[in-house]
Amino acid sequence: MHAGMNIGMTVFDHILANQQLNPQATGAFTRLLMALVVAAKVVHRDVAKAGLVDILGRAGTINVHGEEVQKLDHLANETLKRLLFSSGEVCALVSEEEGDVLETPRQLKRGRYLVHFDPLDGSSNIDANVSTGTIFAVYSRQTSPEREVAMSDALQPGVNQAAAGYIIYGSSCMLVYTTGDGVHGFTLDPSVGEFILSHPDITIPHKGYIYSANEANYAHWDAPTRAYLDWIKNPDEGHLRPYTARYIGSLVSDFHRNLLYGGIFLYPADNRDPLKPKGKLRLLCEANPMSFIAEQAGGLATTGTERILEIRPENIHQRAPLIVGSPDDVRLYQDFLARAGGS
Ligand code: FDP
Repeated sequence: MHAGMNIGMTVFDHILANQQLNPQATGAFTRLLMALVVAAKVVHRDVAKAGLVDILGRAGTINVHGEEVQKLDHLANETLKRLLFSSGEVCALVSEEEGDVLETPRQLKRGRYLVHFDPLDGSSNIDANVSTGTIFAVYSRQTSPEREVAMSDALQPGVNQAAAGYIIYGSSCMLVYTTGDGVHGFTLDPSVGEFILSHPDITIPHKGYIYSANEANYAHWDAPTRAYLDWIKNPDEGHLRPYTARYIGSLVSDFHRNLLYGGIFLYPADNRDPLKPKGKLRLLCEANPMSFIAEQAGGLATTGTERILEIRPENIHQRAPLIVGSPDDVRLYQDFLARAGGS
Protein backbone atom coordinates (compact mmCIF):
# COMPACT_ATOMS: atom_id res chain seq x y z
CA MET A 1 0.00 0.00 0.00
CA HIS A 2 1.21 3.53 -0.79
CA ALA A 3 1.65 5.96 2.10
CA GLY A 4 -1.42 8.16 2.42
CA MET A 5 -3.59 5.86 0.29
CA ASN A 6 -7.27 6.29 1.18
CA ILE A 7 -8.53 2.88 2.29
CA GLY A 8 -12.09 4.10 3.00
CA MET A 9 -13.96 4.32 6.27
CA THR A 10 -12.96 1.65 8.76
CA VAL A 11 -15.41 0.14 11.20
CA PHE A 12 -13.44 1.81 13.97
CA ASP A 13 -14.00 5.28 12.36
CA HIS A 14 -17.67 4.42 11.95
CA ILE A 15 -18.17 3.37 15.57
CA LEU A 16 -16.26 6.43 16.82
CA ALA A 17 -18.29 8.77 14.59
CA ASN A 18 -21.47 7.34 16.15
CA GLN A 19 -20.05 7.78 19.63
CA GLN A 20 -19.35 11.45 18.91
CA LEU A 21 -23.01 11.99 18.02
CA ASN A 22 -23.99 11.04 21.56
CA PRO A 23 -22.87 13.62 24.15
CA GLN A 24 -23.56 11.15 26.98
CA ALA A 25 -21.31 8.47 25.50
CA THR A 26 -18.44 7.36 27.74
CA GLY A 27 -16.65 5.23 25.18
CA ALA A 28 -17.70 2.00 26.92
CA PHE A 29 -19.98 0.90 24.09
CA THR A 30 -17.27 1.74 21.56
CA ARG A 31 -14.74 -0.38 23.46
CA LEU A 32 -17.18 -3.26 23.58
CA LEU A 33 -17.85 -3.10 19.83
CA MET A 34 -14.15 -2.90 19.13
CA ALA A 35 -13.60 -6.07 21.19
CA LEU A 36 -16.21 -7.78 19.00
CA VAL A 37 -14.41 -6.57 15.88
CA VAL A 38 -11.10 -7.98 17.10
CA ALA A 39 -12.80 -11.27 18.00
CA ALA A 40 -14.25 -11.37 14.47
CA LYS A 41 -10.78 -11.05 12.97
CA VAL A 42 -9.39 -13.82 15.18
CA VAL A 43 -12.27 -16.22 14.39
CA HIS A 44 -11.95 -15.36 10.70
CA ARG A 45 -8.26 -16.25 10.85
CA ASP A 46 -9.01 -19.58 12.55
CA VAL A 47 -11.83 -20.45 10.15
CA ALA A 48 -9.67 -19.54 7.14
CA LYS A 49 -6.76 -21.75 8.15
CA ALA A 50 -8.82 -24.56 9.63
CA GLY A 51 -7.95 -27.11 6.97
CA LEU A 52 -4.26 -26.32 7.29
CA VAL A 53 -3.85 -26.93 10.98
CA ASP A 54 -6.14 -29.89 11.35
CA ILE A 55 -8.68 -28.20 13.54
CA LEU A 56 -11.58 -29.12 11.31
CA GLY A 57 -14.00 -31.75 12.47
CA ARG A 58 -15.70 -32.61 15.68
CA ALA A 59 -14.42 -31.98 19.18
CA GLY A 60 -16.18 -35.13 20.37
CA THR A 61 -18.42 -33.42 22.91
CA ILE A 62 -22.14 -32.63 22.98
CA ASN A 63 -23.36 -29.07 23.67
CA VAL A 64 -26.40 -28.04 25.75
CA HIS A 65 -28.69 -28.55 22.74
CA GLY A 66 -27.59 -32.16 22.29
CA GLU A 67 -25.52 -31.34 19.20
CA GLU A 68 -21.97 -32.38 18.51
CA VAL A 69 -19.55 -29.51 19.11
CA GLN A 70 -17.19 -28.78 16.26
CA LYS A 71 -13.62 -27.89 17.18
CA LEU A 72 -14.00 -24.53 15.58
CA ASP A 73 -17.16 -23.86 17.61
CA HIS A 74 -15.11 -24.34 20.71
CA LEU A 75 -12.23 -22.16 19.51
CA ALA A 76 -14.60 -19.37 18.44
CA ASN A 77 -16.44 -19.57 21.77
CA GLU A 78 -13.19 -19.28 23.74
CA THR A 79 -12.02 -16.34 21.58
CA LEU A 80 -15.23 -14.38 22.10
CA LYS A 81 -15.25 -15.06 25.84
CA ARG A 82 -11.62 -14.03 26.23
CA LEU A 83 -11.86 -10.80 24.24
CA LEU A 84 -15.23 -9.72 25.59
CA PHE A 85 -14.35 -10.38 29.22
CA SER A 86 -11.03 -8.58 28.87
CA SER A 87 -12.71 -5.53 27.29
CA GLY A 88 -13.79 -4.53 30.80
CA GLU A 89 -17.21 -3.57 29.43
CA VAL A 90 -19.31 -6.68 30.04
CA CYS A 91 -20.93 -7.97 33.21
CA ALA A 92 -22.06 -11.26 31.68
CA LEU A 93 -22.05 -13.33 28.51
CA VAL A 94 -24.53 -15.86 27.19
CA SER A 95 -23.14 -18.19 24.55
CA GLU A 96 -25.01 -20.71 22.48
CA GLU A 97 -22.28 -23.17 23.45
CA GLU A 98 -22.68 -22.74 27.23
CA GLY A 99 -25.43 -23.98 29.51
CA ASP A 100 -25.50 -21.01 31.89
CA VAL A 101 -25.06 -17.27 32.00
CA LEU A 102 -21.33 -16.56 32.43
CA GLU A 103 -20.64 -13.69 34.80
CA THR A 104 -17.45 -11.69 34.32
CA PRO A 105 -14.81 -13.24 36.60
CA ARG A 106 -14.32 -11.35 39.87
CA GLN A 107 -10.70 -10.40 39.15
CA LEU A 108 -11.69 -8.56 35.94
CA LYS A 109 -13.26 -5.13 35.52
CA ARG A 110 -17.02 -5.33 35.00
CA GLY A 111 -19.00 -3.14 32.66
CA ARG A 112 -22.70 -2.72 32.18
CA TYR A 113 -23.25 -4.72 29.00
CA LEU A 114 -24.39 -8.28 28.42
CA VAL A 115 -23.65 -9.99 25.14
CA HIS A 116 -25.54 -12.97 23.75
CA PHE A 117 -23.67 -14.73 20.98
CA ASP A 118 -23.53 -17.73 18.73
CA PRO A 119 -19.79 -18.08 18.19
CA LEU A 120 -19.95 -20.12 14.99
CA ASP A 121 -23.37 -20.50 13.49
CA GLY A 122 -23.93 -22.97 10.67
CA SER A 123 -21.06 -25.06 11.91
CA SER A 124 -22.46 -28.32 10.58
CA ASN A 125 -21.33 -26.93 7.20
CA ILE A 126 -17.71 -26.36 8.16
CA ASP A 127 -16.22 -29.57 6.82
CA ALA A 128 -17.67 -28.76 3.38
CA ASN A 129 -16.18 -25.26 3.37
CA VAL A 130 -19.60 -23.58 3.37
CA SER A 131 -19.90 -20.10 4.86
CA THR A 132 -20.45 -19.82 8.59
CA GLY A 133 -20.92 -16.82 10.85
CA THR A 134 -20.80 -15.29 14.31
CA ILE A 135 -23.97 -13.60 15.61
CA PHE A 136 -24.14 -11.19 18.55
CA ALA A 137 -26.69 -9.14 20.48
CA VAL A 138 -25.76 -6.49 23.07
CA TYR A 139 -27.97 -5.39 25.98
CA SER A 140 -27.47 -2.98 28.90
CA ARG A 141 -28.04 -4.54 32.29
CA GLN A 142 -31.22 -3.41 33.99
CA THR A 143 -30.21 -4.15 37.57
CA SER A 144 -27.85 -2.09 39.71
CA PRO A 145 -24.11 -2.58 38.98
CA GLU A 146 -23.48 -3.21 42.70
CA ARG A 147 -25.55 -6.38 42.58
CA GLU A 148 -25.01 -9.76 40.98
CA VAL A 149 -26.25 -9.97 37.40
CA ALA A 150 -29.86 -11.20 37.53
CA MET A 151 -31.52 -13.69 35.20
CA SER A 152 -33.85 -10.83 34.20
CA ASP A 153 -30.81 -9.03 32.75
CA ALA A 154 -30.17 -11.99 30.47
CA LEU A 155 -33.83 -12.50 29.57
CA GLN A 156 -34.68 -9.13 28.07
CA PRO A 157 -36.90 -8.88 25.01
CA GLY A 158 -35.18 -8.16 21.70
CA VAL A 159 -36.55 -4.59 21.59
CA ASN A 160 -34.01 -3.77 24.33
CA GLN A 161 -31.00 -4.60 22.15
CA ALA A 162 -28.39 -1.82 22.10
CA ALA A 163 -26.61 -3.39 19.15
CA ALA A 164 -26.71 -6.53 17.07
CA GLY A 165 -24.68 -7.88 14.23
CA TYR A 166 -23.06 -10.78 12.51
CA ILE A 167 -19.80 -11.65 10.86
CA ILE A 168 -19.98 -13.85 7.81
CA TYR A 169 -16.98 -16.01 6.99
CA GLY A 170 -17.64 -16.35 3.29
CA SER A 171 -15.85 -15.70 0.02
CA SER A 172 -14.96 -12.49 1.81
CA CYS A 173 -15.34 -11.76 5.50
CA MET A 174 -18.04 -9.21 6.27
CA LEU A 175 -19.28 -7.54 9.42
CA VAL A 176 -22.86 -6.24 9.44
CA TYR A 177 -24.15 -4.37 12.46
CA THR A 178 -26.76 -2.00 13.78
CA THR A 179 -26.97 0.15 16.87
CA GLY A 180 -30.54 1.15 16.04
CA ASP A 181 -29.51 3.69 13.45
CA GLY A 182 -29.65 1.71 10.23
CA VAL A 183 -27.63 -1.30 9.14
CA HIS A 184 -24.06 -1.01 7.92
CA GLY A 185 -21.83 -3.58 6.29
CA PHE A 186 -18.03 -3.73 6.26
CA THR A 187 -15.76 -5.99 4.27
CA LEU A 188 -12.44 -7.16 5.67
CA ASP A 189 -9.59 -5.95 3.51
CA PRO A 190 -6.99 -8.64 4.22
CA SER A 191 -4.17 -6.49 2.87
CA VAL A 192 -4.60 -3.97 5.72
CA GLY A 193 -6.48 -6.16 8.22
CA GLU A 194 -9.34 -3.67 8.55
CA PHE A 195 -13.09 -3.87 8.04
CA ILE A 196 -13.91 -1.17 5.46
CA LEU A 197 -17.39 0.31 4.96
CA SER A 198 -18.65 -1.38 1.80
CA HIS A 199 -22.44 -1.45 2.33
CA PRO A 200 -23.62 1.77 4.01
CA ASP A 201 -27.25 1.98 5.10
CA ILE A 202 -28.44 -1.39 3.89
CA THR A 203 -32.16 -1.57 3.11
CA ILE A 204 -33.92 -4.78 2.22
CA PRO A 205 -36.05 -4.70 -0.97
CA HIS A 206 -39.76 -4.33 -0.19
CA LYS A 207 -40.45 -7.57 -1.93
CA GLY A 208 -38.24 -10.37 -3.09
CA TYR A 209 -38.52 -13.52 -5.14
CA ILE A 210 -36.32 -15.82 -3.09
CA TYR A 211 -37.62 -18.19 -0.43
CA SER A 212 -35.33 -19.99 1.98
CA ALA A 213 -36.54 -22.88 4.11
CA ASN A 214 -35.58 -26.44 4.83
CA GLU A 215 -38.42 -27.86 2.79
CA ALA A 216 -37.63 -31.40 3.87
CA ASN A 217 -39.64 -30.45 6.96
CA TYR A 218 -42.71 -29.46 4.89
CA ALA A 219 -44.91 -32.32 6.12
CA HIS A 220 -44.33 -31.23 9.70
CA TRP A 221 -45.31 -27.58 9.31
CA ASP A 222 -48.77 -26.26 10.06
CA ALA A 223 -51.37 -26.07 7.28
CA PRO A 224 -51.13 -22.29 6.59
CA THR A 225 -47.34 -22.49 6.33
CA ARG A 226 -47.69 -25.34 3.84
CA ALA A 227 -50.32 -23.37 1.94
CA TYR A 228 -48.00 -20.34 1.77
CA LEU A 229 -45.17 -22.51 0.42
CA ASP A 230 -47.53 -24.00 -2.18
CA TRP A 231 -48.60 -20.49 -3.18
CA ILE A 232 -45.10 -19.14 -3.73
CA LYS A 233 -44.25 -22.15 -5.87
CA ASN A 234 -47.44 -22.02 -7.90
CA PRO A 235 -46.67 -20.48 -11.34
CA ASP A 236 -48.32 -17.11 -11.98
CA GLU A 237 -46.35 -14.93 -14.37
CA GLY A 238 -48.31 -11.81 -13.44
CA HIS A 239 -47.06 -12.11 -9.85
CA LEU A 240 -43.59 -13.33 -10.82
CA ARG A 241 -44.22 -16.75 -9.35
CA PRO A 242 -42.81 -19.22 -8.72
CA TYR A 243 -40.20 -17.71 -6.45
CA THR A 244 -36.75 -19.18 -6.57
CA ALA A 245 -35.46 -21.42 -3.77
CA ARG A 246 -32.15 -20.69 -2.05
CA TYR A 247 -31.28 -22.52 1.16
CA ILE A 248 -27.72 -22.91 2.39
CA GLY A 249 -28.62 -24.15 5.87
CA SER A 250 -26.33 -21.61 7.47
CA LEU A 251 -28.47 -18.85 9.00
CA VAL A 252 -25.99 -16.00 8.59
CA SER A 253 -25.49 -16.79 4.90
CA ASP A 254 -29.18 -17.30 4.16
CA PHE A 255 -30.11 -14.15 6.05
CA HIS A 256 -27.36 -12.05 4.48
CA ARG A 257 -28.30 -13.02 0.93
CA ASN A 258 -31.97 -12.23 1.53
CA LEU A 259 -31.07 -8.93 3.22
CA LEU A 260 -29.28 -7.83 0.06
CA TYR A 261 -31.56 -9.38 -2.57
CA GLY A 262 -34.92 -9.49 -0.79
CA GLY A 263 -37.09 -12.49 -0.06
CA ILE A 264 -38.22 -14.54 2.89
CA PHE A 265 -36.45 -16.94 5.25
CA LEU A 266 -38.61 -19.39 7.18
CA TYR A 267 -37.75 -21.73 10.02
CA PRO A 268 -41.24 -22.51 11.30
CA ALA A 269 -42.38 -24.73 14.16
CA ASP A 270 -41.99 -28.43 13.46
CA ASN A 271 -44.73 -30.62 14.95
CA ARG A 272 -42.69 -33.81 14.65
CA ASP A 273 -39.57 -33.19 16.64
CA PRO A 274 -40.15 -32.77 20.39
CA LEU A 275 -37.05 -30.54 20.41
CA LYS A 276 -38.52 -28.20 17.81
CA PRO A 277 -42.10 -27.32 18.77
CA LYS A 278 -40.93 -23.77 18.30
CA GLY A 279 -38.64 -24.40 15.37
CA LYS A 280 -34.91 -24.80 15.67
CA LEU A 281 -33.43 -21.35 15.97
CA ARG A 282 -32.54 -19.83 19.31
CA LEU A 283 -34.43 -16.72 20.27
CA LEU A 284 -31.66 -14.89 22.10
CA CYS A 285 -28.59 -15.55 20.01
CA GLU A 286 -30.13 -16.04 16.55
CA ALA A 287 -33.72 -14.80 16.10
CA ASN A 288 -33.45 -11.57 18.11
CA PRO A 289 -30.27 -10.14 16.57
CA MET A 290 -31.35 -11.08 13.04
CA SER A 291 -34.78 -9.54 13.67
CA PHE A 292 -33.28 -6.29 14.97
CA ILE A 293 -31.09 -6.07 11.87
CA ALA A 294 -33.99 -6.94 9.57
CA GLU A 295 -36.26 -4.29 11.07
CA GLN A 296 -33.51 -1.69 10.95
CA ALA A 297 -33.11 -2.47 7.25
CA GLY A 298 -36.87 -2.02 6.66
CA GLY A 299 -37.81 -5.70 6.91
CA LEU A 300 -40.02 -7.66 9.28
CA ALA A 301 -39.48 -10.61 11.60
CA THR A 302 -42.23 -12.67 13.18
CA THR A 303 -43.11 -16.06 14.57
CA GLY A 304 -46.10 -15.80 12.25
CA THR A 305 -48.33 -14.37 14.94
CA GLU A 306 -45.95 -12.37 17.14
CA ARG A 307 -43.20 -9.83 16.49
CA ILE A 308 -39.95 -11.61 17.41
CA LEU A 309 -38.51 -8.57 19.20
CA GLU A 310 -41.44 -8.44 21.62
CA ILE A 311 -41.21 -12.03 22.85
CA ARG A 312 -40.49 -12.14 26.59
CA PRO A 313 -37.80 -14.83 26.92
CA GLU A 314 -38.30 -17.47 29.59
CA ASN A 315 -34.98 -19.22 29.38
CA ILE A 316 -31.67 -18.43 27.77
CA HIS A 317 -31.76 -21.25 25.25
CA GLN A 318 -35.39 -21.09 24.16
CA ARG A 319 -36.24 -21.44 20.50
CA ALA A 320 -38.65 -19.48 18.35
CA PRO A 321 -40.13 -19.94 14.89
CA LEU A 322 -38.43 -17.33 12.69
CA ILE A 323 -39.95 -15.86 9.56
CA VAL A 324 -37.88 -12.90 8.43
CA GLY A 325 -37.30 -10.86 5.32
CA SER A 326 -38.85 -8.34 2.93
CA PRO A 327 -41.88 -6.65 4.50
CA ASP A 328 -44.34 -7.51 1.72
CA ASP A 329 -43.32 -11.17 1.79
CA VAL A 330 -43.50 -11.49 5.58
CA ARG A 331 -46.90 -9.72 5.66
CA LEU A 332 -48.24 -12.12 3.08
CA TYR A 333 -47.13 -15.08 5.19
CA GLN A 334 -48.86 -13.53 8.20
CA ASP A 335 -52.02 -13.15 6.08
CA PHE A 336 -51.99 -16.89 5.37
CA LEU A 337 -51.81 -17.58 9.12
CA ALA A 338 -54.44 -14.98 9.97
CA ARG A 339 -56.87 -16.38 7.37
CA ALA A 340 -56.45 -19.80 8.95
CA GLY A 341 -57.14 -18.32 12.38
CA GLY A 342 -53.52 -18.24 13.56
CA SER A 343 -51.52 -21.25 14.63
P1 FDP B 1 -26.17 -25.48 12.24
O1 FDP B 1 -27.08 -26.53 12.81
O2 FDP B 1 -25.31 -25.95 11.11
O3 FDP B 1 -25.35 -24.73 13.29
O4 FDP B 1 -29.08 -22.95 14.23
C1 FDP B 1 -28.05 -23.54 13.61
C2 FDP B 1 -28.23 -23.73 12.13
O5 FDP B 1 -27.12 -24.35 11.57
C3 FDP B 1 -28.48 -22.43 11.35
O6 FDP B 1 -27.32 -21.75 11.02
C4 FDP B 1 -29.21 -22.90 10.13
O7 FDP B 1 -30.02 -21.90 9.55
C5 FDP B 1 -30.04 -24.04 10.66
O8 FDP B 1 -29.37 -24.53 11.83
C6 FDP B 1 -30.15 -25.17 9.67
O9 FDP B 1 -31.03 -26.11 10.16
P2 FDP B 1 -31.52 -27.36 9.27
O10 FDP B 1 -30.33 -28.24 9.09
O11 FDP B 1 -32.58 -27.99 10.11
O12 FDP B 1 -32.05 -26.82 7.98
